[in-house]
Amino acid sequence: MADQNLDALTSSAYQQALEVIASVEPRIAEATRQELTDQRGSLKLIASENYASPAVLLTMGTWFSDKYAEGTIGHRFYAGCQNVDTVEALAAEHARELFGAPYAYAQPHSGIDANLVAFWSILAHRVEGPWLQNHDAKNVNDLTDEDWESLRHELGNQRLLGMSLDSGGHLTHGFRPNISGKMFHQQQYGTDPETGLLDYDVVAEKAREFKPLVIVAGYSAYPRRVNFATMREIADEVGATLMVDMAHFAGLVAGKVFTGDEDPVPHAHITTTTTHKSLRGPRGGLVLATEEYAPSVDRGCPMVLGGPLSHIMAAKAVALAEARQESFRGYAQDVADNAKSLAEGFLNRGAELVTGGTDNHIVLLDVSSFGLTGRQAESALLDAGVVTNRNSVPADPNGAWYTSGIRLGTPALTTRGFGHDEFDTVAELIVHVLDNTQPGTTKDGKPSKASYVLADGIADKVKDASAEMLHKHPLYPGLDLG
Ligand code: DSN
Repeated sequence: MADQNLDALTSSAYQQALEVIASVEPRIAEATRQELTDQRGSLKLIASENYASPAVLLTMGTWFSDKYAEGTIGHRFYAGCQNVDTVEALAAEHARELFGAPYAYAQPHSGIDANLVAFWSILAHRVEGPWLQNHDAKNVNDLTDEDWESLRHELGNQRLLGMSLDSGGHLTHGFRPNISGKMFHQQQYGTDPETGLLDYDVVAEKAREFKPLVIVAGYSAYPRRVNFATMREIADEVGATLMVDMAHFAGLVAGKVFTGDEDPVPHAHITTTTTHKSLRGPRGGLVLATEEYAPSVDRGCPMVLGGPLSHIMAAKAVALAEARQESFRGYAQDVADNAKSLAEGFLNRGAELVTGGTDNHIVLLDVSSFGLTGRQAESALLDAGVVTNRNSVPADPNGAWYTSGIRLGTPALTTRGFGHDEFDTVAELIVHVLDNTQPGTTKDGKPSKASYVLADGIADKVKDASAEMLHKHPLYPGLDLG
């Protein structure tokens, strides 16, 4: 981005693209311009967001979008997929090299899709395959109706153990209302009520009692590292497949901040991720697997997924190539260091953090000590130009909608160049907003979990203080939309 020629080319590409779009639907061109203005002018602290490079963004806007390519590399249900094959093979190659994985599947459209492919692949490999073999059938179409019913019953009665949502797990890790909680008999492990930390002995005990087919490790809102070697030992002891969802921290794995026991890829049978969070690529998913699981994962489309988004797979290849550069390691380390600075900034000002700190990219602020729900805190912060998302804390009394927490992450602002001092100031500004926010009341004068009153003048004061930092670290500095 520092290259002036590239800056000029990028600016010109976007100026012209917006003109073309405006010639058909000017309101979309305008919203696109406005989105850049808004992102440039706010403190983006959503832990799952980032800013992809112009090369990644530009790759998404091409005619690869027009091509159907169901199937897999070299084995498609449509003709004319030779260039899609090139793109998908490159994305997979970069992913294998970057993460040291035997096999990579670049087709999932999102993290949930990647997890569904993983679940399907585990069921196909561990349940359907052996069942068919025992019944001397090549595939399910050879089965009698009666046998088919028996197999369906068996597939529908498998067990999954995952981290609970309010301890930091994801919806797809067996949360009952989610499809993962319905397609499996599920149980959940949580965190220690005192420390907020994972207790591997408790996970092991649950696994021994429950004997799951699948153990899911990984998280969306747990501000600590996980020992995946220990999780694999637990899985091996009970004969479970270990699936790790590294969507949040894939960038820290790619950047070698998480190595050894903290790197899930050598320990998990299947690792899933998104590509747009700390990994800083396009919005999409990815599955990594051992050779054993590769054949079933490779049938993800069309068994689980709709037609692959070839333009997004192309952008995944570009982003993964970027993540293989030495500079990405520095970025990943900065993300983790900045999270520590942000956490210290809060602790020094008396705020409460789930687990008392962080050692990844997430800080989970418990806002109950400010007398607020997460929903009130999120809204007041947004008024002051600080973009966050409310999040449950363990055993949250306010449930998953109102919540008692605010989840913050450092990947996006680290991409802009924020460092220790700026993150300390960010903590100061957030505490200032929350100190000056009161819970509101409903129309009937009852206490409300949603409405709030932010004291006069605070939003402008915080926006002014943020503007200085945002100006010093501009977003897409060379990109001029004219
Ligand atoms: N939506 C993602 C997140 O914000 O963590 C996970 O699905």
